Amino acid sequence: MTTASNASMPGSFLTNEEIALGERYVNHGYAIEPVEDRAALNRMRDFIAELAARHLGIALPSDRNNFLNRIGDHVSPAKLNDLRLAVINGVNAEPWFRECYFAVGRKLLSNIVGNELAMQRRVNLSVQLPDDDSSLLPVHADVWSGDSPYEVVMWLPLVDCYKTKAMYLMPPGKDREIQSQFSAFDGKSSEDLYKAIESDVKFIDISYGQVIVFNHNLMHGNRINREPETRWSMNCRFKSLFSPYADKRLGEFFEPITIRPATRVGMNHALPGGFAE
Ligand SMILES: O=C(O)CCC(=O)C(=O)O
Ligand SMILES: [Fe+2]
Repeated sequence: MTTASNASMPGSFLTNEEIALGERYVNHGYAIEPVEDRAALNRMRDFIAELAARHLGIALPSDRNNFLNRIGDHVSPAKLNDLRLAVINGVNAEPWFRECYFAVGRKLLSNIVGNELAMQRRVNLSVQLPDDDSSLLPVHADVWSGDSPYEVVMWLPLVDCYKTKAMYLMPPGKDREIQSQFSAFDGKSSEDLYKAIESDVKFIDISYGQVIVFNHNLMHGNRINREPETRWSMNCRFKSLFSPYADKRLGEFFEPITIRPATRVGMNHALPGGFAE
C-alpha cells in the first residue's frame, strides 16, 4: 500500500525529462536551469539598476552588470539597507515585475511544483557588498520559521554568483543526519551549527542567465562575501495552490497566480437548489 510518506510517482506517467529533473531536485535539493525568458530577466535587472541609480542620485551607467557588481563604489555598508529597501519597494510596486519573475522559471516550476500555483506576494532582494558582515543570513531552514515544507524558493541571480558571493545549501543526506540530531545543538549558537556543517555545505555557483529552484527545508544561508564583487539576487516562494499551508497564508503572504478553468468552475459551483430542507 502507498502511504503519503512513501508515495512515489508512477514513472511512466512522467516524461523521461521530467523524471530526470525530479530526481535531480530531490537528490541534490535544487535544480538550476537557463532562464526561460531572457528578455524578462534583462528587463528586471535593468529596472533594478535604474532604481538603484535613482536612489543614489547618479546617472545610470550603460553597463548594468558592472554597475551592480561594483555598487560598493557608490554606497557604504551603512547606507546599503536604505538602498536595498528603496529598490525592493520600487520593484514590488510594479505588477509586471512578478510576471517577469515567474516567466524566467515557468516550466521549471511547473515540473517541480505544479501548474496551479500560489506565489509569494513580495519578491525579496539580497545585496551583499564584499567583506561586509552587516546583512548576513545565518544558517536556517525556512520551515523553522513558518514556511510550509511544500514550498520551494526560486532564487534568481542578477549578477554571476560563485564561492562566498553565492548562497550555500546543505545536501539532503547530510542535512537529514544533522537535523535528526538537532537536540545536540540545544543552547548553541547558529555559528556553532555552521561550524558543524561547514565541511558539507555547497556554495551554489550560478551565473546571470540561470535560475535555481531549491528546497528550503534544507539548511542554507550565506557568509561574508569574500569575492571582489557585490552579490545581487532575488528570491521568491512558490507552492502548489492546494498543498498544505503553514503560517504564511494564502491571501496574506501568497497569492494564486495560475488558477485553471476546472478549478474556477469547481469553486463557483452550486448544488441544485429549490428543495425543501
Ligand atoms: O540569498 C541567500 O543567501 C539566502 C536566501 C534564503 O535564505 C532564502 O531565499 O530562503
Ligand atoms: Fe531561507
